[in-house]
Amino acid sequence: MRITGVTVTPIAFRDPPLLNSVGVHEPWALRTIVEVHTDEGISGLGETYGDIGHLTRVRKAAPALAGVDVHDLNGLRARVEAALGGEVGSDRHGLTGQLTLESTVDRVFSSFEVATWDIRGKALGRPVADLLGGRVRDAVPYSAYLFYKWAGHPGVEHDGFGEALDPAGVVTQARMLVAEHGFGSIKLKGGVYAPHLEVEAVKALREAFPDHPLRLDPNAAWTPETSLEVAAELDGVVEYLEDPAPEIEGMARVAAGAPMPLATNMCVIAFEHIAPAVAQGAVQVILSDHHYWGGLARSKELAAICRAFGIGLSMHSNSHLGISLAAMTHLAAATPNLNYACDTHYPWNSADDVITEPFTFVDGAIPVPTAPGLGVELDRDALARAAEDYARCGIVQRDDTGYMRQHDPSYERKRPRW
Ligand code: GKR
Ligand code: MG
Repeated sequence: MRITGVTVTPIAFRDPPLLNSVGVHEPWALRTIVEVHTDEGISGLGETYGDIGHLTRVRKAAPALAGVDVHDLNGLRARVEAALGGEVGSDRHGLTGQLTLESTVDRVFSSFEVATWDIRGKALGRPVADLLGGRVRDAVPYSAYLFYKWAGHPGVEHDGFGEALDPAGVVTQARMLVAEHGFGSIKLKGGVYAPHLEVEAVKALREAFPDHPLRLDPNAAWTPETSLEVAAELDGVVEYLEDPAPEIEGMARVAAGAPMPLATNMCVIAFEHIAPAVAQGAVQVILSDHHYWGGLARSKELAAICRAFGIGLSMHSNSHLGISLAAMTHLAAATPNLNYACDTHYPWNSADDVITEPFTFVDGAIPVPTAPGLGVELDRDALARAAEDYARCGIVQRDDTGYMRQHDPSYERKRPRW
């Protein structure tokens, strides 16, 4: 079965004002929906980032895929690599870590790769998790992903999710997400307020949720010294501390003295980062993410490497919709050593999903789809609306810092900040 063409649709969907270490989410988040078509009439879906640089690279690679056998993942990746001609992407919004040549290719390749699994699953009448080796769990647990948050975007009094600017607000948000979706683990996005205030918020969560595993992720906003102070304060409170300090070297200094495991989705984001991180003992948990580790097969390679080195495996997310969630769920279902609840932004964005049957969490988990392929279908009307929103919203590149500056001109991006 050969690829005959690819449809690339940039979309925008509403996003609440979620705060992080570089600013605040804009009113619209961007994604790109990819449809890969074949000569047997079967099409497959993929979802990826929407920033203009990435979108341009996806559009550049798409025509080069015509004629490739859908089973030939190596051939597919080679075509993408050749089409990109050595271009290296950048981390303009400051939340992903610096890209390399390999990781730039992996990011573009990923959504096409996912679409081929969807196609092969549909052709065989089997869900993607079966093709990835078989499910080891029938439902994939996700964590409640808490954010400090304004009540609404400026000009909007209240967006329905509420305000969370202090420990009480964070606990209220956690109660809302846990009550609505049943989450059994909780992650707080930090790096927004002075570390002692975020420690207070985590301790308030511990009091309110004595049995929920907790995590704090300041996106490298702290020096190694500050990180060690926080680590001592949160000893026995968090299951892991995520990206407290910048770079492998900074994380290694923290890891040497921190009582809990350190996790990352910032300093180990490509295969070439693993050897130095292991050599320095910098991280004990890697957050996998098929969107930048080069798709589902390469994410399983990452899992094998983690198993070999005794590194834990969790899963990272960015603002996303249901095609991504489907792929994350199949992958997590078929990865035995993915032993932490996965991250997801889905509750913040699911109202604008572009699939016919948006996902519902059951006891904090997503039941693994049983239909062939990814098990999701595009809602063509919703996709058309989201494509119009993209054309109208005026955003082509995520810029949390610029948006924050519109409201606080004195705001500066600093890493580390404390
Ligand atoms: O959505 O603001 C956000 C997060 O900070 C996101 O951009 C990060 O990539 O969630 C991610 C993380 O775990 O670092
Ligand atoms: Mg993180």
